[in-house]
Amino acid sequence: MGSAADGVRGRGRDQEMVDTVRAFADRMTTRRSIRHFSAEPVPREVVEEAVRAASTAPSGANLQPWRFVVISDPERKRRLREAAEAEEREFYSRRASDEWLRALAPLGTDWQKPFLEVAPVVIVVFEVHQGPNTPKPYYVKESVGIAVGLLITALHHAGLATLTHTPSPMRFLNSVCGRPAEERPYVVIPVGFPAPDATVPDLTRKPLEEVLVWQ
Ligand code: IYR
Repeated sequence: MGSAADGVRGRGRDQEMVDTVRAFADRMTTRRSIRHFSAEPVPREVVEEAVRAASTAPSGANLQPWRFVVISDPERKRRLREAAEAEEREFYSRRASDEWLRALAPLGTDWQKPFLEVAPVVIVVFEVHQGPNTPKPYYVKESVGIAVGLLITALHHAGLATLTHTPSPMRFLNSVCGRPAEERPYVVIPVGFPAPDATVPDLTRKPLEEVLVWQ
């Protein structure tokens, strides 16, 4: 039994914080990268609100050096898939080292990327560098990485599945998305509901003791 003030401070408050963050951590452990999507559309507003959440990320000098291009047009998704698969074919057959291919083997990935066409929405995230209308940004990769973390968290929170997909190399995304040279592709995120028969690799997460050091 705590004191009357426990609602705002003391042990009651601490327990409330623990409960809140534990529930959040539990929810985040249910997030998995999905590679098999249903074609069912997703509400536009859900994507908009998730991008709004992503845009709250801290960034170097608060320059917010990100652009989120949301593709739902089937013809553009088809062009995206075609261009990505051309690069990925090269990656899997020539560019990737044996060591890299061995590391990817448990994921079961290959050059085929049907999810780029099947997922109802594909978000292409760009870093925004110095250009005619944009200032020189700082810590761009860190800033955009944090924003993408918030984006996939928000989409998961809303009940949608995502994949963080990194075709390699990615410059073709500028022409597919019609973006200027100062914008550099960072990641491609298909978004939607998992296909009813979607499967995920049998992965585990490192235990807390392995990733957390108290000093
Ligand atoms: N870009 C390739 C290869 C790939 C690389 C990493 I690192 C992954 O974690 C997963 C895939 C592809 O998307 O298949």
